[in-house]
Amino acid sequence: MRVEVFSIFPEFFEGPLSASLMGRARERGLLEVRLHDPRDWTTDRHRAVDDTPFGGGAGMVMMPEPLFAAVEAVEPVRPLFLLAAAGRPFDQAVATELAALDGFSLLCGRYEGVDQRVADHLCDGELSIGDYVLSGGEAAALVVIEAVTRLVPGVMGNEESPAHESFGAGLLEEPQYTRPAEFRGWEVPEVLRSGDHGRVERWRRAQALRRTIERRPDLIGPEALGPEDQALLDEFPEV
Ligand code: JCQ
Repeated sequence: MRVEVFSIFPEFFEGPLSASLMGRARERGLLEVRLHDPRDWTTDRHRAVDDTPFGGGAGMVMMPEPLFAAVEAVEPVRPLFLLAAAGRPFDQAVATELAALDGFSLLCGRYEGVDQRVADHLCDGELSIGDYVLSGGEAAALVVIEAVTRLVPGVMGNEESPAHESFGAGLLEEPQYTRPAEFRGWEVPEVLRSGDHGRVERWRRAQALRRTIERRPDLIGPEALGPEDQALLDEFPEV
């Protein structure tokens, strides 16, 4: 998987892309991230990448010239996405789409945003990681890269296939416990210590269903639960 990133803060990426799963994926040649700084394509002596907004108002806007120059010099792997709160919501389904590609590219805005002509005539789309304001696209780009990297074949060692996890299965994850069996008086549910693997699996599915219904009904959608799911909720009625 090749990812090209355009950012005026390339150092933002060094730690996250070197640690843990993404660092190992890069070491093993499963992930290649190339960083490009649009400031390297400025031509004025101040190396300016931003300017005041037409029409007035507070803040600064990223200029089109350095962004077009950087992208046209690099000819990054397409599609090229702008990270922006107004973009297409990034979710596990979008991550799966991107993971099926040989690569993709990300353009990180800063300041109040980027000149609209960058979105209209340079990028292939816009991605949003959620309904909140960031100071720039860099943190959002890292979210996209990590979610996609986990889906690249060979990246996740012996762990279960991502399809069985939260969202991959369309449900929230069930609660998890480790030792000790009792901590400060709070006990691990008896079913998980019972050794009855069939009952454990039914309990886990019931917990995932109940959590999703209560916390994220939007993930289940309007269709009613099947009779098997209702039977599971009846088998484990607690909380
Ligand atoms: C992405 N959810 C929020 C910040 C300017 C396009 O220009 C800018 C982009 C950003 C970063 O994106 C977000 C965001 N998903 O804020 C400033």
